[in-house]
Amino acid sequence: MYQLYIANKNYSSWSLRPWVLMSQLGIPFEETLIPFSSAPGENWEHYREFSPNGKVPCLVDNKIAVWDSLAIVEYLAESHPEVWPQERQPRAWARSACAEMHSGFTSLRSTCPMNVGVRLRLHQLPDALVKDLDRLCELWESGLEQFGGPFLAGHAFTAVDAFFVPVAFRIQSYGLQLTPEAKEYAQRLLNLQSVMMWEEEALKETWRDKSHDEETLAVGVLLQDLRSA
Ligand SMILES: N[C@@H](CCC(=O)N[C@@H](CS)C(=O)NCC(=O)O)C(=O)O
Repeated sequence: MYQLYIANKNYSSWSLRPWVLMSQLGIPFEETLIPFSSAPGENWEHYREFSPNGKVPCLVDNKIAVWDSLAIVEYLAESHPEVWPQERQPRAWARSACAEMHSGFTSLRSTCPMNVGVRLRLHQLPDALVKDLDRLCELWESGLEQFGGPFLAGHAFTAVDAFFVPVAFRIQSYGLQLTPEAKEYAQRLLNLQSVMMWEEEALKETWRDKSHDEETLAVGVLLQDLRSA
């Protein structure tokens, strides 16, 4: 059985990617959640026990460790071809869009850190964030239009959709404005059973990570905190 090491469901956007992919596709795995520590160097110490780069997510399959969410996806695809679209063209598109998310959308990621249980109004909308949101809408619309939806690369949920689930949570938390088609797609992701399960578990968490919460509160006015006290 695959072992998937992750961190807090409320904050860990990278952990969410393989978790939601495996859950949504019905790939069995055992989850180990190790919450972030605020003590300096402690995450490294804890995560290094299973993950060579001291970060999560990390997938362990027998004695093989696979770290980094994109590498995990590719590893899983070797045994579970449904991870990527079956046809060449949507598969190439899906791989490109995943890679773009993995290494791009930096303003969206830094201005709006994932914090599932909170709702905020941003103090301002920096130009770089507007540019990222415009590109996001363009990307999503192009996939939905070319491959016919309801998912980005066609009728099936694949890795490219999993990579954008953390973005859907950010849109919800920060009330980010998108085109109607993109907004509908984000809501479609949020309505998936495995995504609702992640959200429910995130809201139940009582751990608070000071640095994540400070980053979130620095960019906007807190409207609601739905997390368990
Ligand atoms: N590029 C990596 C990023 C992994 C990453 O930054 N993980 C964060 C959690 S969301 C982490 O482990 N942080 C702990 C630390 O840096 O101390 C991936 O895609 O898996």
